[in-house]
Amino acid sequence: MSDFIIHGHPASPFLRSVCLGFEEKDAPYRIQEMAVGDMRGEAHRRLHPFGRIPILQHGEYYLYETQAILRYIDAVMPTPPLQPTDPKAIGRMNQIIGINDWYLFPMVARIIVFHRVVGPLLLGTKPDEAAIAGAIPDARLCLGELNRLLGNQSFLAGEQLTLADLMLAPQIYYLAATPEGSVILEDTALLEWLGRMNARASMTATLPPAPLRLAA
Ligand SMILES: N[C@@H](CCC(=O)N[C@@H](CS)C(=O)NCC(=O)O)C(=O)O
Repeated sequence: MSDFIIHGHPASPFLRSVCLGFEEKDAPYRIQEMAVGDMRGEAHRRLHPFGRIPILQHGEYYLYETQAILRYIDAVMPTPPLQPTDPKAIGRMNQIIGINDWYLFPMVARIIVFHRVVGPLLLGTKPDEAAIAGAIPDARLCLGELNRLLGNQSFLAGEQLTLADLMLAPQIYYLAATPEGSVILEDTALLEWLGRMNARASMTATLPPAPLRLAA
């Protein structure tokens, strides 16, 4: 089988989700690091016309969009399975991935995590306090809904680890380390779930680079 190469920056939570897929499969992969200054440049746009990361390269095959990459990994290496077979659990997994892609990342993490964590620690920028304050209601909405959907289950879509957990854990890892996220997550089942996720070998093997390695 050709090598798996993940193009992107190791600080990216989406890139970490892809790494988690490989780690959970115990499959080899490598990260081809893209310098922050090269993002959205011509070479990047050839791999990803929308200028985002990560991009998976598998031989001559290139794939972007994290959930598509994770589903590909699960199809190419079916063991252990990372998608349920029960229709209701499949529905829940896909719903939670949708919440991440449509609401949690664009309306919350992209603002709070960027201004609190990635900007100051990686790029040397100052937090935009007004932008952060504006994202707090959506943070409450998203994290509250994820907490409700988790309920008393072990994993987000039930009793089995699924792609939903791999998509969400890297995002909530960063959010939990912000003052805003930690207040919202206090005493929630979602925080306990994050603790269980953080304890997995896949999460410890994929910690972000040193300045972004945050206590949850
Ligand atoms: N829908 C994309 C989102 C990926 C994404 O937004 N990645 C962020 C890094 S975590 C990015 O590329 N940001 C660069 C930018 O917005 O310019 C996916 O699932 O892969």
